[in-house]
Amino acid sequence: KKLVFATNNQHKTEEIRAALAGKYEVLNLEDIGCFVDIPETANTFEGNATLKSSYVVKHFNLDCFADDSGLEVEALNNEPGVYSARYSGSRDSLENIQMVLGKLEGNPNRKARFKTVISLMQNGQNHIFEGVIEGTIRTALSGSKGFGYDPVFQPDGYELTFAEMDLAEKNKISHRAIALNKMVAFLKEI
Ligand code: ITT
Repeated sequence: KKLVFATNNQHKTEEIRAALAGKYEVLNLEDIGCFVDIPETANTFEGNATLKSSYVVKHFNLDCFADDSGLEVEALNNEPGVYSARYSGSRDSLENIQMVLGKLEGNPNRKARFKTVISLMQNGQNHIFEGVIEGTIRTALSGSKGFGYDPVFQPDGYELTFAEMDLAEKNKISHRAIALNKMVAFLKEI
């Protein structure tokens, strides 16, 4: 079965494809011929995920799902949150990580969480699924896998950052995987 995933982020596509391998064939925006950077003007993950999924319904008449996600750092009042992709003003991951590390410098509270909200638009209905993973922000980068803030995020109960884990290992525990598993369970029910 085919599912359309409304993203331009190749790393997200890879994670979702790996997690759904054998169950669903995942088409991203490029695959359906959509080359638009869909505006994300809402101030919640749910709002932005819904903007992305609804865009595909409206312009391509296809059911689809979208993921809006980000990092919430407790000591920064849950920033960067919905602004995670451009916290420093650019989409450059290193610059965004430096922004977080700079603001946290000297702060003993390193608590943070990754959050994913999936909006699944199906037959005109919006279904929302959430995933959260708690962890801490390291003082320096470690690891080269993954994307975004992975080199500084260490999930609770692990000694490795997400960027030091293989995709399969990250996919067992990540915010994205948790939200995705909820969506898969829902799709099985119907
Ligand atoms: P699409 O909107 O096209 O899906 P995007 O990269 O713009 O791609 P978001 O708006 O959801 O995605 O922004 C999420 C940002 O949060 C992303 O660019 C990363 O900086 C960060 N992020 C989300 N999930 C992450 C993960 O699993 N590991 C590391 N950083 C993550």
